[in-house]
Amino acid sequence: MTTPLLQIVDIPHRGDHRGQLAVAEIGAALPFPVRRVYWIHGTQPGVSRGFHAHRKLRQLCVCVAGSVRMSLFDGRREESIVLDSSAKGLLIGPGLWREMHDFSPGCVLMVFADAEYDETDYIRDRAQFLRHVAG
Ligand code: T46
Repeated sequence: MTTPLLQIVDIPHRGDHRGQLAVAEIGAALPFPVRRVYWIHGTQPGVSRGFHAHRKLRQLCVCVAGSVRMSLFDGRREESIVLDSSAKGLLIGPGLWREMHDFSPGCVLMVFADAEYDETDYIRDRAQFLRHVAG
């Protein structure tokens, strides 16, 4: 069976008359121990980000405000999804080319990663990525 490109996890929310509280707990929403958290904000209309893959890194992306279209490509299949809810997270494993498009005003994309920042884990050249997944 083919692994789905877009792996979505549910993030539990506890809501009451005061508002909502979202929980991303390891073992439940998060399938890996978190070593790093970063968030992308202050994005500009019409300006995309990403355009790279990771050799090993696993991440969970949660759009906690606004919306963004995430596109994933494994070298053969390309699929995209609009993230517009803090109740859904997109899991991105290694060997996937990712692009982020159509950031809405006020978008905040929070990312949980299973390793520290390491530039040598990035493949930022698309031709190199295609060679990587082919071989
Ligand atoms: C990813 C997508 C979803 C750091 O110094 N530390 C960090 O932890 C990160 C993530 C980045 N940086 C530096 C590297 C660059 O000089 O911040 C600058 C911007 O990073 P980048 O151009 O890689 O940002 P995006 O938005 O294209 O990609 C980011 C993540 O880097 C990447 O892992 O999967 O978000």
